[in-house]
Amino acid sequence: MTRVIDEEERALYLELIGRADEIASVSLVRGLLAEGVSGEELLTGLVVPALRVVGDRWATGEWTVAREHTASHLAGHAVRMIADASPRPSGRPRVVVCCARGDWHGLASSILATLLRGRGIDTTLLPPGTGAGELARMLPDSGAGAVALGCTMSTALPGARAMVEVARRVGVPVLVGGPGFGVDGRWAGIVGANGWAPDATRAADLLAGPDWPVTATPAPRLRHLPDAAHDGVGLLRAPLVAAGLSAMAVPEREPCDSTMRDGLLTAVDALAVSLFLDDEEVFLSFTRWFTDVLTHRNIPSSSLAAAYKAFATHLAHVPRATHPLTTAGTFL
Ligand code: B12
Repeated sequence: MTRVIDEEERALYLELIGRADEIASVSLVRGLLAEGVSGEELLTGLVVPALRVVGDRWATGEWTVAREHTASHLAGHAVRMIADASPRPSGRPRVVVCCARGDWHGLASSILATLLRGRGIDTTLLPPGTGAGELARMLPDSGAGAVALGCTMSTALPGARAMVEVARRVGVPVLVGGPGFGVDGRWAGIVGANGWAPDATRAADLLAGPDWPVTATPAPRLRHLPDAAHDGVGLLRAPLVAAGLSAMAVPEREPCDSTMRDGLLTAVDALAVSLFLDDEEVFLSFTRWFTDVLTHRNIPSSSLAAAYKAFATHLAHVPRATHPLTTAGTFL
C-alpha cells in the first residue's frame, strides 16, 4: 500500500515553513521521500494544502506578507526537491506548462509540471511572465502535444485568452486550470480552452487519457471583442486607484495602505476583465474576497463602497462599467 501523509505531518510541515525553518522543512520532505512517499502524494497531500493555509493566514492578517512569502518560497523548495527525485520520462508527447500572462503564481505551474513528470509525462515549464508572443515562437519547435495553462488570478484571463489563441492556431490543444478560471472552470470555455481540470491529479488523468485531442482547431472568436469599455477601464487604472484611495478615507497607516492600494489596483483589473468576458461575476467575486480581507483589517465595507462610487464617477462615460459597480455596491 502506498504511504500517505497524515494530519500530524501536515501540521508539522506548516509549522516549519511558517517559522521559516528551512533546514527542518527540507529535512522533513527529504525524510518522507526516503520513506517512499510518492512525489504526487507529497505535492497533493503536503505542499498544496500547506499553501492554501498560508494564503488564508495572509488574507486574515494573521501572517504578514513577509511570512507568507517566506513560507511559499520554502514550499517551492520542496517542489524542486520532489521534481529532482522524479526520473525523467521519455517517449510521450511533451506538455508545455505555463501560467497566464499577468499571473505570477508560477508555483502552481511547477507543482503541476512536477506531478505530470511523476506520471511519466515529460514537461517544459515556462516561467511566469511568458506571454502569447513567446509561446507562439517556442511552440512549433517544442514537440509539444499539449499546453497546460494555469491561471490563479481571474484578472489574468485576457492573458490566458491570448495564449490559448496562439497555441490553438498552431494546432496544439490547451488544457486549463487554476482558481482564476472560476468555480467549476466557468471561464475556461470563454478563453477557448480545449479542456479544464479541477486539480493537478485530474489534469494528469485527462492528458494521459484516450479522449484528450491530439490536435486543435483555431479558437472561436469572442463576439463582443475588441471591447472599448474594457480598454477604457484599463487605461484609467492609475487615476481610478488614486480616486478610490482618497474616497476610502482610511487613516494612512501600514500595512493597510498597501493592502488597499494593491486591492484597488486588482479591483480595477477585475472590473476590466468583467467587461472583457462580459460576465460581472469576476468583479463580484473579487469584491466578496476583498471585503473579507478588509474586514479582517478593521476596514468597514462602506469604505470600499465609497471607492466604487468614485470609480463610477470617473467612468460615467463607460456605461457598461457602471452596472457591475452598482451591483457590487448593493452588498457592501
Ligand atoms: C504563493 C502565493 C503567491 C506568490 C506566488 C509565488 C509563486 N512563485 O507562485 C506571490 C507573492 C507572487 C503572490 C502574489 C499575489 N497573490 Co497570491 N497566493 C499565493 C498562495 C499562498 C499559494 C499559491 C499556490 O501555489 N497554490 C497552490 C496551488 C497548486 O493550488 P491551487 O491554485 O488551488 O491549484 C490547484 C488547482 O486549481 C489546480 N491547478 C492549478 N494550476 C493549474 C493549471 C492547470 C493547467 C490545471 C489543469 C490545473 C491547475 O491544481 C492545483 C492542485 O491540485 C495562494 C493561496 C492559495 N490558496 O493557493 C495565494 C493567493 C492565490 N494569492 C492571492 C492574491 C490576492 C495575490 C495578490 C493579488 C496579492 C497582492 N495584493 O499583490 C498577488 C497577485 C499577483 C498576480 N498578478 O498574480 C489570493 C487570491 C484571492 C482571489 N480570490 O483572487 C490567494 C488565494 C491568497 C488568499 N487566500 O487570499 N501570491
